[in-house]
Amino acid sequence: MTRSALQIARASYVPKMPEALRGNAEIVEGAATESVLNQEEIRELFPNTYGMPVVRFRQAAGETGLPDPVNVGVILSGGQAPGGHNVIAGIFDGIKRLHGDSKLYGFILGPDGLVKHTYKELTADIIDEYRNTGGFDIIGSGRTKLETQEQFDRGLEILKKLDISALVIIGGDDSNTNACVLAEYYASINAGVQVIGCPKTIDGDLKNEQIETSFGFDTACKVYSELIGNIQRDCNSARKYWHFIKVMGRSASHIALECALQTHPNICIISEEVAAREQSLDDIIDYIAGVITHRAEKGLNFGTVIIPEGLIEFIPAMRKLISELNEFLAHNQEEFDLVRRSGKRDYIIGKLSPKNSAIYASLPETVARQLTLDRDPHGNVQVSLIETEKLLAEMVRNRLDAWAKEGRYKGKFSSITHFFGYEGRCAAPSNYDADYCYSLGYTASMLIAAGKTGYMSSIRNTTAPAREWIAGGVPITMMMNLERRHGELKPVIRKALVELDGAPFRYFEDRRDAWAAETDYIYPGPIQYFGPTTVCDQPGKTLQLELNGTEES
Ligand code: FBP
Repeated sequence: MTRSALQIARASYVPKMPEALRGNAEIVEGAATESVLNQEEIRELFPNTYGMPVVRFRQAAGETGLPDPVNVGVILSGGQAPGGHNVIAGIFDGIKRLHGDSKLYGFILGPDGLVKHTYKELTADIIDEYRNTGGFDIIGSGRTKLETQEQFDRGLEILKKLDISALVIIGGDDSNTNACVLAEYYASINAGVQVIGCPKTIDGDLKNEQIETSFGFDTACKVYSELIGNIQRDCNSARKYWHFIKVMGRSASHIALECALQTHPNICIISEEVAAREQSLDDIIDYIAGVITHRAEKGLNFGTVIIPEGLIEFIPAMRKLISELNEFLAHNQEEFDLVRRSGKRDYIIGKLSPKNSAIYASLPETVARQLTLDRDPHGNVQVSLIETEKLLAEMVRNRLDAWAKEGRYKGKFSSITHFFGYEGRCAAPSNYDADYCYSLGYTASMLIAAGKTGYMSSIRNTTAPAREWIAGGVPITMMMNLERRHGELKPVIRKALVELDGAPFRYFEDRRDAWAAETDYIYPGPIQYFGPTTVCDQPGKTLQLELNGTEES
């Protein structure tokens, strides 16, 4: 494989680790735990893995090693996130430290690899090639959900064949929920296989009191913020465009908020606030057009708007429209497919309830079409395919035209749209993610050595220098509650949305009017690996505000 000069230099980076993992570690067990909600029901569903203690590791005098080798399997599940390769390197180094003959097997292309028995042994040569690199290409990832007993049993066949006694599932809230169900099932049949989860997703919505952040969020936000900063500098140089920038984040707006904290855009919409205030699309357009009008009055016909990917589904009226569309298409897809392309819009308008029909009719042609495109396997609209940035830019233009006719707006409006998502998901990990991921993987191997199952690997205190980080494990059942999914109550890990009374949002709220009126852009520049620690090791703003109440460590 040909590598860039930076890749070669970066390959020799040794991730920083919590002090407790450097030498010999011993486990310290806390008190029994309860799930966040629905305790009785969750206890009943997870009789073997409920109530276990939170654990942490501390340095010890004894020997960490195991008398026998341990074979471990690893799966990357869901969307890519920077640092995944370092989680795998951490597991590898951890189990080799436990016993030199331990082996690590990677299942290919996500959970499918376990079910279809496609795997490869990850040897030292392979691991070394991928240290500190972005992407999930070492074994690939996939979105198949591990949820049926048939899949679990098929998986067990290959685990037994390879003599694997522990499986690490690296994924988001859904994948870790399924990891917990799998851990419970294997424990209930005495399968002799432990299951450990690792918190991954650029969306940042897998976090709670024990899990400070999901890996990949830090790097992805830094990459998007670099790009937004570059756009802002261009914007402030040419002074003639409004940039509408959508950033990934399937439902929660953590990425949009973090990018706003890093770059000070003129406008950032937060979906959770839109839902809480029951705002309509019209309200959002009014707000954006209002800021543009005020800036135009000062001769500032340029600016930036950050839009979270999941926005559409948080606008109550749009949510209702989408849910009626989902329902309608689930039953009438064949008939809809037969309607000729030019007639599809009118066909839908004629089929929806009057209120939803009116909203649908008011949408620009392209967005109306995107709302009727192929559903995901659960029959839901795929939000990442909806060009919300174009929708907003077009509707804002119409509003400004109307205001211009009334004499309310006298500026010039020219817009450019962007969508940042895939640009950041496989970026080379920042030092924070390289260190955090390696520690998560290494800790997973320590949890395996301690005989734990149904735990998520956890690293806390991450705004402090890495040697002070706290390595441990959290029972996954502790993060669970019951939620209605596809008409059924299911035990799931609660998704963390942006909290409107949390420090990051409040910080943004206090400053957003000033950022709208002034041009107070910040240009974060690219992620750095060489240089002062204030430049290279700084964790993101969300984390610093959440943990320390200030945006700087
Ligand atoms: P995960 O939660 O699985 O990590 O994926 C997050 C994400 O990157 C979202 O931000 C985005 O909406 C989605 O994946 C895109 O999915 P796909 O990779 O299938 O295009």
